[in-house]
This record gives sequence, C-alpha cells and structure tokens, in this order.
Amino acid sequence: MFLLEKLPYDYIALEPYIDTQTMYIHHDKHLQTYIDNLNATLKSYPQYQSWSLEELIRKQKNLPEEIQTPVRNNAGGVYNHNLYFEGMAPAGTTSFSGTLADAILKTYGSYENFLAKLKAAALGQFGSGWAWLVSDKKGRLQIISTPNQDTPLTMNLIPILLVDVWEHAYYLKYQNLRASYFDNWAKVINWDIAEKRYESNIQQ
Ligand code: MN3
Repeated sequence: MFLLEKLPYDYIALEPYIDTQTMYIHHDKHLQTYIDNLNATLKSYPQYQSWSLEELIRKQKNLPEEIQTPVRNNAGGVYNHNLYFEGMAPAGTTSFSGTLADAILKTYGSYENFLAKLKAAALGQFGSGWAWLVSDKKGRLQIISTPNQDTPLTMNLIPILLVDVWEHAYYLKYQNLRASYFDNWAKVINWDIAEKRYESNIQQ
C-alpha cells in the first residue's frame, strides 16, 4: 500500500514562484489520485504489493499484461511527483555548487546555457510530460523529455532534476505560459538534492 509522502516544506514555501494553491492541489489531489489508482490497480495482485515504485517501473514488462499500462501510468506518476516535490526548495536555500555543478558547467559551458537547454526540452514536450536532467552510471549528463508519466528508469538513466510540464503544474498561476512557469521553477530548484542524486548513483 502506497501512502502520500508529506511535502518537505509548507505549501506556501515556494511563493511567489510556485503558488500555494497549485502546491496544495498538485500534491494533495493530483499525487493522491496517482497513489489511489496505483493501490487500486495492485489490489487484486498481492504478489506485487511489496514491490517498490522503482521495481514496478523497471520490471513492468514482467507484470500481468492487464496491469502493465495502469502501473506504468500510476507508479510513474507517484515516482515522478515524489522526485519533483523533493527536488524543489524555498528560493535561496540551496546553492549551485559541487560535483554536479562542475559536471553541468563542463557539459553545457555555463549555467545559463544549461538552463536554456532544459527549458527547450520543457517547452518542446508536446502535451503532458516532463523535462529531465539525467545521468548515466558514468556521470555523463543528458537532457531529455518524456511524455505522460514515463520515467528515465526504463532507459537505464538516473534522474537528477525534473520539471513537471503537465498543465496542472502551472495553469492556475501561469495559464498557458509554460515558459514563465519554467523560469520561476528554476528559482526553486533544490540543488542539494540534485547533487545527492548525482553523487550517490555514479560508479567512480
Ligand atoms: Mn504533476
């Protein structure tokens, strides 16, 4: 049985960049729905209820065919949102420095160029989905986007940073302006968490 994880900060904590009402509805309603749907999907399949989100996503092809799609959508939805919420922090509380920052500068030349590339992926994702900074096991960085609730795990890539570009992530405050949402999201990136994800998954 999967449960809703508490936000690591208050609903109001990311203002004015991500507004309180969006945070509340996104976390307590949208994410809760993915959790409820995932639990409902696994209800008649007790043998898979002990699997972690990562296992359900990585090994979805081993599941009975009739639950593969709902698991892909809902385990993906829970996993992605957990990473997304954990991946933000009140503006100015974390800093762009360390091993990951060095790798970003080495790969993309500058912070501005990195952000422009990630933004292009976020704006280029047609319809709903996510833009990601990912790494392989050797620490090589890549920017990708995925549709719906697909994750980089199935591509053997490690999620470092992700931005939700489903309209529910920004419509209340930014309406159709996905670019403005992206620029504001970038102000509340939790660089400490991103660094931790990068360092702990790379085989030196
Ligand atoms: Mn979302």
